[in-house]
This record gives sequence, structure tokens and C-alpha cells, in this order.
Amino acid sequence: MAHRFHSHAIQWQILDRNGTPASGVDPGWKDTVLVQPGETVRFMGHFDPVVNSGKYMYHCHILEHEDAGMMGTFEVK
Ligand SMILES: [Cu+2]
Repeated sequence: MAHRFHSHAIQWQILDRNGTPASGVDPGWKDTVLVQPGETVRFMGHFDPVVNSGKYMYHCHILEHEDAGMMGTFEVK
């Protein structure tokens, strides 16, 4: 099943899907990144170390998945 990766307070730019460069609707800033079953998506965000340092929450945007544990945090230093 597909998952909708989302994190708060930051946006992403998709680099590639399974090694294929972003194309179609993928280029541009995204609030949420759709990840298909078995797919690897590489994406990047811009973090200013002074303005954006701290902890960020990420989760699947499908509530049942989030409730089942598809969530976590990462820290920008
Ligand atoms: Cu999910």
C-alpha cells in the first residue's frame, strides 16, 4: 500500500524514485511525498542551521498508519 510521508514545518523536493530523476508532478516543493509499495524515494529539504535547528516530527499521513506507529522524529543541529 502507498504511504504519504509528511513532516511538520518543512517542505521537500523529490530527487528521484527508485533512482529515476523526478519528473511529471514530482518537481517542486512538496508538503507530502507519496511513496508507492516497494518504492524508494529520495528527497531533500532546506534547513537553515540557525533558524531551523530542533526536532521535527514525521509520519504517514494515513491516520491508521500513524496510529500503528508510522511516525518518528529527526533532529536538525
Ligand atoms: Cu502509510
